[in-house]
Amino acid sequence: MIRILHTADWHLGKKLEHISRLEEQKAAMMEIVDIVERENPDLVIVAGDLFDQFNPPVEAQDLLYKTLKRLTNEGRRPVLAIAGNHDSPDRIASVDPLARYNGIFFSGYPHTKIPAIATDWGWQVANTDAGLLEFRWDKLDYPVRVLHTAFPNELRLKTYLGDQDGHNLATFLSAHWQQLITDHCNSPGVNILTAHLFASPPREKYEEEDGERATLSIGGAQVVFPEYFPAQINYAALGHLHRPHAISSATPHICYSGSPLAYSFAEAGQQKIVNLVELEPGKPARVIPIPLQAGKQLIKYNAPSLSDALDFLGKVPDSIVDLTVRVSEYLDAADRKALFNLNPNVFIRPISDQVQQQLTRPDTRYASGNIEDHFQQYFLESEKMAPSAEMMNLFREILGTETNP
Ligand SMILES: [Mn+2]
Repeated sequence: MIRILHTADWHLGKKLEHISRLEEQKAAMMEIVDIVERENPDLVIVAGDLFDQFNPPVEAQDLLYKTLKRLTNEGRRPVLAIAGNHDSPDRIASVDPLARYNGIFFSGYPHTKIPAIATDWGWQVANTDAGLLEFRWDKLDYPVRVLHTAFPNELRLKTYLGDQDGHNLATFLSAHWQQLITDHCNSPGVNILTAHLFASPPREKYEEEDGERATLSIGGAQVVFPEYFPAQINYAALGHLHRPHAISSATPHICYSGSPLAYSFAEAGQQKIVNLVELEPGKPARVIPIPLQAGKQLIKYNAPSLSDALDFLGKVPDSIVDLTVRVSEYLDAADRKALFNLNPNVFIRPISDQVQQQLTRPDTRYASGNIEDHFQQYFLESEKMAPSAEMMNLFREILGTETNP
């Protein structure tokens, strides 16, 4: 049996608006290293979006390389990391020659060919192709092949896609994977696929859930339905979507591990995980999610009043809070300071009672022909506040109707 650890979407260097997440990222990386040291998998796969930006900050680079090095246990355990849509493929691949001798493999492009390598640690890369690595462990009498597909940017793939439009990306990938299977996966072995892309539930379910079919892609990646994954794949380690899940109940072996931290309020309340996967030739994968604890909770909260907001924030000083607070008058600097003192990581979104009422009666908007009314309505909608007398005077002045000297 071979055991792998699957994680993805680290987004090192990512902030939440102005809030740095670096300390949380360090804690999450530490937690993943601890899990790997405890569970001792044979191989670790990081399925893309290692960094959050093409030019990541120095601290994020430092954190990535330190983490990957620790995961290899001084070269004893291979670690494969592929580029996601947030990564610069060339930056990711640039350190491969150095990293490879330490057991770390980087793939920047879907057609990256990583050279073969032998080690003193009971494992080797025995065979390689564009988008494929074949590992051998002394302790196993079968090979472990990893099809690796870094983010398939359609523009970059134009050469391979020919004149076809982007809708054929999934068809192209399917053919590419099938070719690798045909060329390299004839003997009994374990076949793993890792890719950074948008895979969805089955076509029928996808179309039913998203009736408009307005977005066939997320982050520029064309949707890949379950039917496009080769049947010979024992486990698919995907990256791109931040919620951990198998893409369909019929394919429990095609999984997103999700991100180690909640990176947006849409992810509030998600239990983050890494997947430990046990694999044997010809047997279904055994997927064991291991929950992660590191990082702050993200909470969205609607406070009916300022005092309720103060009450609530006092109870969650260590969370990041998206706070909508209903107020009867303008939230002044002292109020804001009181909120920030309770929790510095709060986004404050005041909304006035009065505005709420007026905004819920859209049929009366712009009913009068008076331009001042229009401005007041516009201000209410855009600022969620009534304009002050001063503001109205300024508006009249601009209009040239100000009567005061
Ligand atoms: Mn992504």
